[in-house]
Amino acid sequence: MIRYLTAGESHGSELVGIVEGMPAGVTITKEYIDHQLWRRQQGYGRGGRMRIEQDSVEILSGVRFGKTLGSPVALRIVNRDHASWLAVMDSASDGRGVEKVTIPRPGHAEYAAAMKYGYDDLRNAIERSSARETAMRVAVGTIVRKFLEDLGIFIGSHVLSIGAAETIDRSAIDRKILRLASKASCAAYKVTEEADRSPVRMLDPRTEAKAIAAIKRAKKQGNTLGGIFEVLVTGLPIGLGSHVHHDRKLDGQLAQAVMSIQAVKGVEIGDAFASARKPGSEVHDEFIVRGGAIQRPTNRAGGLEGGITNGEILILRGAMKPIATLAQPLRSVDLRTGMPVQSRYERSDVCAVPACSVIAEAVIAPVLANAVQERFGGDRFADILKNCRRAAR
Ligand code: EPS
Repeated sequence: MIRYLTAGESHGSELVGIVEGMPAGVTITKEYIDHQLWRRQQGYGRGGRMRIEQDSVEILSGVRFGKTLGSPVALRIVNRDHASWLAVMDSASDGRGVEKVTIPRPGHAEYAAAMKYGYDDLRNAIERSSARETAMRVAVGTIVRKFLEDLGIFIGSHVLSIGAAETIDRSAIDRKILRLASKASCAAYKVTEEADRSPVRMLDPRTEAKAIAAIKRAKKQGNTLGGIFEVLVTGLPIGLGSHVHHDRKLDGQLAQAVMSIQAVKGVEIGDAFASARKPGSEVHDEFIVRGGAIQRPTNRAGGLEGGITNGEILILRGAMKPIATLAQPLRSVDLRTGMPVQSRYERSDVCAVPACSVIAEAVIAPVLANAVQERFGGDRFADILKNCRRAAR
């Protein structure tokens, strides 16, 4: 069973993470993790912070001679920007002279968190609720993802829409995905490689151009934009997850993982929302026999039925709301005085949907790996691989 914890504030000295439950014998390098960290930092619409940080991981424990030991893997990523926040983020001083933040941004975690924890300074909530934390989640997820890749399970993603710029005709994208999928179990990775070539991680160049124009416009107006991304997993064996109990259903576990990403407000598996508007005859994926094998000509269920993988490509979509930090102010209240004021602005991103798609790839890896370990064993990579191959025969 893989579990992980992260710690660290956005402008604190560093982010740390501990991954427990990795099998022994998975090969992993710092360079491999750094590549995923780099991908998370890309995307048109990112703010000034990304010019300061150059995320790079230090592997502190649990890996020897390039292989996991089965012991906890501890990781560290330094926040370069911390140097400019020494007084604000000091853990020992009495904080005198540091200005308190008392005006909440609508849509941000800071108001609800301050009410819950009794903060008189919203900075106490801002720092930990920041999406900076996702750098460590990508590092953690990448180690687990490498374990899955070595079993032939590949995770990829692309962005479907940013603001109103969306891919209207999905069929070209679906054809592209299916073409890649029929070739190899690493098809999801191929989709991701293609998406990585786009500054907004889109597969359709016309939508990409519209999205970039929309982000430019939003920036000029002091606004922000959300969007929808799609995560694909190829090479999954049939039978991960279970229908027998609520907390063993893989779709529920995946939804939790993706919903836990900062600013994600919705998740669907397969064509969930479109299917809700159609009769069953247009929704369910029929069975056919071709060349002696059972096949499904469609995959509207997104690779999961009854909370169990059914051998099709896993398709999950996430909706990210626009970031709550707007240069164009919204109505707010100063919690110190109780007086109506305009919301405050601090440096932020205009759009982080491309980054969010990379983060989603990472956060689902531990969920899938747990389901793999439950079915095929958990201690040694070589045994898990053997069991996996035997089941595929
Ligand atoms: C974030 C605000 C911005 C983003 C940050 C998330 O940081 P800053 O306030 O320092 O400009 O850049 O994201 C990251 C630092 C990152 O690594 O993704 C927020 O408030 O959530």
